[in-house]
Amino acid sequence: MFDVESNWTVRSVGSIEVNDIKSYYSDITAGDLDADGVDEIIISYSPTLTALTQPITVRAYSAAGDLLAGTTVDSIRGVEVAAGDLDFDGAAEIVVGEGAFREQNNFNSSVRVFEYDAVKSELADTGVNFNAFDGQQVYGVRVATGLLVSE
Ligand SMILES: [Ca+2]
Ligand SMILES: [Ca+2]
Repeated sequence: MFDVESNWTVRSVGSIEVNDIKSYYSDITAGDLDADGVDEIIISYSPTLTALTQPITVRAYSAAGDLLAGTTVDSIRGVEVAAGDLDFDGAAEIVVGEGAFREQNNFNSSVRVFEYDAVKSELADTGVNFNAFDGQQVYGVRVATGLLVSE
């Protein structure tokens, strides 16, 4: 929050509880998933600490903390999340990057993209799925979004 009189101030606007179980390797970001001008909160978390592939939860919450939609993606211990309007339709997509862990001899830098379907209340897989560093021995990939060219 920016106050002209006193410069920058930071205040809490509340908190949300995203899960009631132990969480490992969480990530969080924000983006306007439904193009209404207000960002939603996107989180990911891994429910268990394991060395094997498991379903990792990705959820979208309203700014007020209401759960809007969720999905799972297969990963070892967690995934990174970012949000940005990749196709210029006004609504942000969710970019999911493989977390910094791997199974033995299974290097992975997968990047997957999801979009929020407000009618179905789900995070839909867009079909975009690629390895950022195909063929290289890497431990996951961090993701970010940004407008690199003008519209
Ligand atoms: Ca929104
Ligand atoms: Ca979009």
